[in-house]
Amino acid sequence: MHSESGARPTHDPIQASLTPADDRVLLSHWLPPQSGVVPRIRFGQRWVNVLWALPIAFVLLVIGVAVAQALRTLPGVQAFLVRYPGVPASAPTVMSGFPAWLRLTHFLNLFFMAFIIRAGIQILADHPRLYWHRDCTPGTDWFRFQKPVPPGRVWTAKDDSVTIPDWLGIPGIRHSIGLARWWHFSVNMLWTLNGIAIYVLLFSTDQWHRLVPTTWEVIPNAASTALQYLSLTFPDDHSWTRYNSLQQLTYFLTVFVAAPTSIVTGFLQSPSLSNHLGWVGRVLNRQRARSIHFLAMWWFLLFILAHVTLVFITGARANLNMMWAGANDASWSGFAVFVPAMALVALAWWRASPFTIRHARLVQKTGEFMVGWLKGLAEWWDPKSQLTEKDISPYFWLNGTMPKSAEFDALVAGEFAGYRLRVGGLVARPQDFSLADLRAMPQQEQITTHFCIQGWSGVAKWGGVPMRHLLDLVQPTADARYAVFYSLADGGDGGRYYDVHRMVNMRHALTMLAIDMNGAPVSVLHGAPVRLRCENELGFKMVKWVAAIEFVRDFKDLGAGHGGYNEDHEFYGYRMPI
Ligand SMILES: Nc1nc2c(c(=O)[nH]1)N[C@H]1C(S)=C(S)[C@@H](COP(=O)(O)O)O[C@H]1N2
Ligand SMILES: [Mo]
Repeated sequence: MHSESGARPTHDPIQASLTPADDRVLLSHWLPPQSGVVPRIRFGQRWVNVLWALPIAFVLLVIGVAVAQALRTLPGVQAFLVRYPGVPASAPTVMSGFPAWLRLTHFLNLFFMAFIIRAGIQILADHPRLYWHRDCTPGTDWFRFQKPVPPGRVWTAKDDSVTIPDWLGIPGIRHSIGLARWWHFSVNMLWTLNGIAIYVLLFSTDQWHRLVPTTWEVIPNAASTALQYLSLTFPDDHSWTRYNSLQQLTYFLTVFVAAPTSIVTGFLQSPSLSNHLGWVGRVLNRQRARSIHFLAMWWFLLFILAHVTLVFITGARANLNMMWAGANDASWSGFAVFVPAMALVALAWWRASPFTIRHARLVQKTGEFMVGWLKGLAEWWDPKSQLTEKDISPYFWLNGTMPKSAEFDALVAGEFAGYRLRVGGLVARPQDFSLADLRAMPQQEQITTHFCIQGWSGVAKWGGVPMRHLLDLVQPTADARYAVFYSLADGGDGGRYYDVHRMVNMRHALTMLAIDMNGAPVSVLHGAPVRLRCENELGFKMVKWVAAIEFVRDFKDLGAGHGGYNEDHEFYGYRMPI
């Protein structure tokens, strides 16, 4: 059985195998670049290149213009246009023009969105596939910009990640999701605050009349406006006091539907929220949420394209004067603000990627400061969502760096008979456990979804020892604030893989040392003989091939001091329930 050794040094010997890490991205230490393919969409069995959308859209536009012009010669259509000129007769007018707060929040909105979208595309490039089902089984993706998964070989999610250009993504290097997420989440925080300010100000002034339809007449009027634009005889413009119905509807959908949808589907990709929300997390599973999140981005992109095009072809000077200078005149005042504002966007756009690569640690720390508290809050939720046998994924992606050591090979050769899990540090009763010891303990089974930071998910049934039982055995002292999990395997950039959890995670009902996966012993690739399951966190925090657990007061002196291997080397956060 187990041996108790009061004489063990305070620190686990593996601590000596942890390595420091650079504070900037050194490309020589990074995954080598790998290009993807032009995005494709699957229709049934066929994968269609999205570039087809360009000629198709062009042809449809030309046909649309021709048809719209033909329609306008029909008396019935002409009568319709007279009856519904583009603005309902009852539509209220806005008396306050374009006040400074509106102009400022409009600018901030576009500034923030640029970086949110860029960082979002970078995040997507870490698992360049989208699915509707939570499984992520190869071949079931509906969108990808990566080749099909190569069959018959070990192909990890990291192998699957692709490089996108640094002017597009932030920071534009392969597998930089840790840094891209700090951008995405931090700027999202600012964008959301800006959005709240917009909502409040819209409704505390008369400006909401611009955006919120108050009569069903907007529908025929929007159709009328669409017909007028499409026939290239543009409707009268009264933007100073009110928008036409097509504008109103699209702005309404953008501000009051697309934006909240993006926020909600963003949060639903989080393990702690999804696992906590029961049926909501099951129906709007992570892949569905991710796909909708992506389509919402397309709504924004197409909106921006149409919006900017119309601003410039329906009287650029007058339009810019309104939104950039608050002036309803024929001056150049709008240009005088618009041009420097765009220069600012361009400058920030140009510097974002190089800055992030050079000051990666600063980006990580800033991100922690901006959104760390929110992620910390989500960590307190004890995940409870459980799925059923029929939900188990036929395919469960692999990830991580496999153990390559004589020590591990010997353990495998001996079918882990020689394995000992060391549990020590700030505990009253440090102990070693063999696999047989662990199997003799009370066991727990759970069917849960795994959320990899890169974007894929998978469902499996896990069996093993609840962490709470282990806590009872070793009795962490009052000083123990964190549990460190050391792996038998190194990380991708050398040095031992490890990760740190707060004690609250250790007490969650579904946190366990898994020995079985889907009714059989966990395979070597998935983390044999023992891996951690902590269902409110992202996958990278669930250390595979666990060698030792050490309870500590602080993690600053471990590795590079950021709370885990990926935290040190890839600038992730150490609290990652979102
Ligand atoms: N020791 C070790 N554990 C690890 C990793 C690793 O690289 N080394 N990768 C992590 C990541 S990023 C994920 S998503 C999961 C993947 O587990 P799976 O291969 O069973 O899917 O393991 C985690 N545990
Ligand atoms: Mo992961």
